[in-house]
Amino acid sequence: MADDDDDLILSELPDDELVPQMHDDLYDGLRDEVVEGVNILLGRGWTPYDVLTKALVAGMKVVGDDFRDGILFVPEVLLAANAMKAGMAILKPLLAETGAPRMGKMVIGTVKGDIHDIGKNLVAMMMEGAGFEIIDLGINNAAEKYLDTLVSEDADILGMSALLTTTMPYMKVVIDVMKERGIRDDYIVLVGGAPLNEEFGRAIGADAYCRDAAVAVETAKEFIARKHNQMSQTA
Ligand code: B1M
Repeated sequence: MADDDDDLILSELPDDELVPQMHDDLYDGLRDEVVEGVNILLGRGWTPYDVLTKALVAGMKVVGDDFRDGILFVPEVLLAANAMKAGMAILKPLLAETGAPRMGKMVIGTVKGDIHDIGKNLVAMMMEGAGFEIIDLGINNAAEKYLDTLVSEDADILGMSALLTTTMPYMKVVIDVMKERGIRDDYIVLVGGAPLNEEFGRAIGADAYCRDAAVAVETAKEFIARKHNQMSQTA
């Protein structure tokens, strides 16, 4: 996008110009500028959540649209993703340090065959900030990896992410293996990712589909509260 603004001084831009400029910088994969923009907004009193959603996630949407339309290609998208990750790295500790009470433990990872991890990382960050302990398995996870970790970590929640229509069916494979082993009902299963929807979540036997990270946090809280209620009724 913009390449004639080398001498632009980000800190001199008002918010309503800085944010679109950050979207451009993200689009152009300008890691240092994105980091600078994040720091400027935080310095101006923006909440980490607003910086995340309004400056970073909204910018990535444009990247996604142009990738879909064949305007951007994998190398450019990778640069944008790296710039996004650099911005997220600054926000991560800030989102995690809310002092929220411990809520439960979640194992999260992107499914087998899928290397997209930005959305999954965002969910992990927001969940951590809401008081959940997170075991992040990264990308490309086979069913055994999820299941072994759920058991060894004595987790409450399984979170699976998929960004490809070709990898989302693997979520059902994981849930089916849980059923075969008789442990499906021991865990809350939440799924998410851009190509999913509620109907898909229901069809594969997940407890809920989460549209975004904020919904994941709210949904996880609701299910954990229900679990605690059930436990206190049976005790
Ligand atoms: Co890829 N890619 N990509 N990609 N990529 C998509 C997904 C695509 C939609 C682009 C497009 O065509 N418009 C398309 C998929 C088409 C389809 O399946 N129908 C696509 C493709 C085709 C591919 C390749 C096949 C391209 C190729 O090689 N020819 C390839 C596949 C590699 C593989 O996985 N095997 C590929 C590769 C890549 C990069 C490596 C270049 C890079 C990933 C870098 C990385 O993640 N480290 C990349 C990127 C960045 C994208 C787009 C542009 C952006 C994804 C993203 O990070 N979004 C994406 C376009 C799009 O999604 N519109 C695209 C920002 C993020 C914050 O949103 O991930 O949706 P999202 O997460 C949200 C929610 O979905 C939800 O909460 C998050 C935060 O609010 N959520 C969860 C996500 N996971 C959750 C888990 C939960 C709960 C909620 O658990 C409880």
